[in-house]
Amino acid sequence: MRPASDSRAAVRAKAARARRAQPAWADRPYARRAAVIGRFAALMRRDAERSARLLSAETGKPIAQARNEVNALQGRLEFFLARTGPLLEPAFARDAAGTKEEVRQEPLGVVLNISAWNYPYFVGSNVFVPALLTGNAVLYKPSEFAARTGANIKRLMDEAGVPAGVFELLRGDGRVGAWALEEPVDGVFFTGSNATGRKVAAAAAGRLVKCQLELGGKDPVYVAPDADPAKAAPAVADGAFYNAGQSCCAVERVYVHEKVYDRFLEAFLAAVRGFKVGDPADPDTYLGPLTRAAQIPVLEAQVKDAVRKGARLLLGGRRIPRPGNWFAPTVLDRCTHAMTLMREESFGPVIGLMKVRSDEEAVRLMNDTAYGLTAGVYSKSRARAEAVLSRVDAGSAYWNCCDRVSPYLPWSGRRGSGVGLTLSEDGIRTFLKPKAWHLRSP
Ligand code: TXE
Repeated sequence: MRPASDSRAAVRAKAARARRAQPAWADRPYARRAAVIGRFAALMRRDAERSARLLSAETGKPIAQARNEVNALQGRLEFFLARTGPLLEPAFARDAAGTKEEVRQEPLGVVLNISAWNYPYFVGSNVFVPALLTGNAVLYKPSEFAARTGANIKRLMDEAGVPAGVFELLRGDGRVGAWALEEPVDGVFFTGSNATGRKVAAAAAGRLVKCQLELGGKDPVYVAPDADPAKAAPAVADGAFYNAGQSCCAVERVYVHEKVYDRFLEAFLAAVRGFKVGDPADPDTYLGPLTRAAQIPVLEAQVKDAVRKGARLLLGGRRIPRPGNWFAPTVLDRCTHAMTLMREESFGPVIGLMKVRSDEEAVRLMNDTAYGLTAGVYSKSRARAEAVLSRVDAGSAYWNCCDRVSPYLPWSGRRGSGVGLTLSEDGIRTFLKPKAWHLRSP
């Protein structure tokens, strides 16, 4: 059962509470804010199994992958705890003929964090953890499809000792998100689809506050002629089908050089056939149901459009007849960019393959969508991969890997994949406003 939704008045009251609570939180010494997040990390370790089961039960994420997410959260928390303190120190710039010039950092104030359901621990913590550490109050609106996980995060934050008002949970769907955008917040940090991101940007525009958008992708991989297809294929298949393809950085299209095409295809199909589809509570399950029923007609339409335009359906292509939102792992080849499958986000266990004749052709196709989140190249040659990836307009570049996020590196989408960034030291600074100090003794 989903937690109840907040009323308009409740959203307003929570925003007002956050506003009142924020200055005292920002005035606390950093070590005391960090201690709260440190306790949150310890509580997440204590409740790891319970949290993973809850996530799996409410989103259909296979339990092994839910455990991976909950456990990997620790690495992100460690990163933020290790790197935030030094960034808050005043930075001496220069002494200009007796005028000392210095930069000091201040929090934005109250930030609104509207979040997605597909990796609620990751996408949420990328925002609310550095926001809190830097002295902001947070209005956290988890997705209605991960509402219980959102409530679990709130429960553990409270137990960790976050003061009343500093971390407010907004409960409900897009309507609650839209109400929150009417409140006088100082920053908007959104993770979700391109379509909703545009609405959020439009709502935030009139406020003249920072608005960051982490949106979807249509992430490509290119398998170059010098790649080892037997090694590349299972890695790319995992990048495409992990979490049933419901990752913002899932591999969504694959370009394979004609020299290695047949060997790659054979190994790729073998890998996909090997994925265990079944009950998400079973630790051996690799692929469970989709979280949202609404995505199934999207996948059906993409498959239908591709087949009508000449694609070859090699695996799957339809719902699995069992209760819930099941879609069979689906592989199509002989795809073209006239097909929606190759240009619009699928966000499901469906992948299109295309044969290419050169690196140039691969670069052109990789850039031929509205998105720019990640891109990967499989090749023995680092120089070749770098030559291709430096010409692809995406926020992350992968050589011989894919579907990977590191807290030490900036996470950003370009063009239709978003504006702004999280993670890395820049993803901490994004929650701060620098103040320029000009200090001259009398
Ligand atoms: O998004 P939705 P979902 C992307 C991923 C995919 C999408 C999936 O690629 O495209 O997220 O997430 C709220 N005003 N990324 O289905 O539907 C809604 O309640 C204000 C990118 O959750 O857009 C939810 O909380 N809020 C990524 C949130 O918006 C509104 C990482 C997102 O919902 C609203 C993960 C409105 N009018 C997923 N309508 C990355 N690039 O890092 C809805 N919401």
